[in-house]
Amino acid sequence: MAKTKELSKDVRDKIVDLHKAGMGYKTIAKQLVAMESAIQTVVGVYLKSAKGKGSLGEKDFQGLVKNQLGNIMTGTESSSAVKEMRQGLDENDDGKVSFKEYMTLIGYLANTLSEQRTAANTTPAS
Ligand SMILES: [Ca+2]
Repeated sequence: MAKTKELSKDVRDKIVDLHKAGMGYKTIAKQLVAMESAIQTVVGVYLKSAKGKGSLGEKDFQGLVKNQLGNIMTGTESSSAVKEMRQGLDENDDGKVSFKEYMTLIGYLANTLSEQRTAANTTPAS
């Protein structure tokens, strides 16, 4: 039972990495909480949009993208653009977006955001 209080290897590795990057332990604690909260949000938005079903149908996906991703993505107001996006994510061609397929979208957005930030940081100030 005491095991549940121990940090998983992944979390420990993450803390070590952040500390090596020069982050203090207080900041690290805050970061971990923010990340946990972000994961809860990512899962919660999916479950809410799926309305108790196992996956997102066309309308569920349209709603999720339009309501939750309108600031980070372009074309979310266009039903045909969102439909195209859904088709691109729909690996098993069942017309629905599974949690795994949704994670592909989240991963893509996170990667894009990371690349934008990296580019912004390496661009010399003029
Ligand atoms: Ca699918």
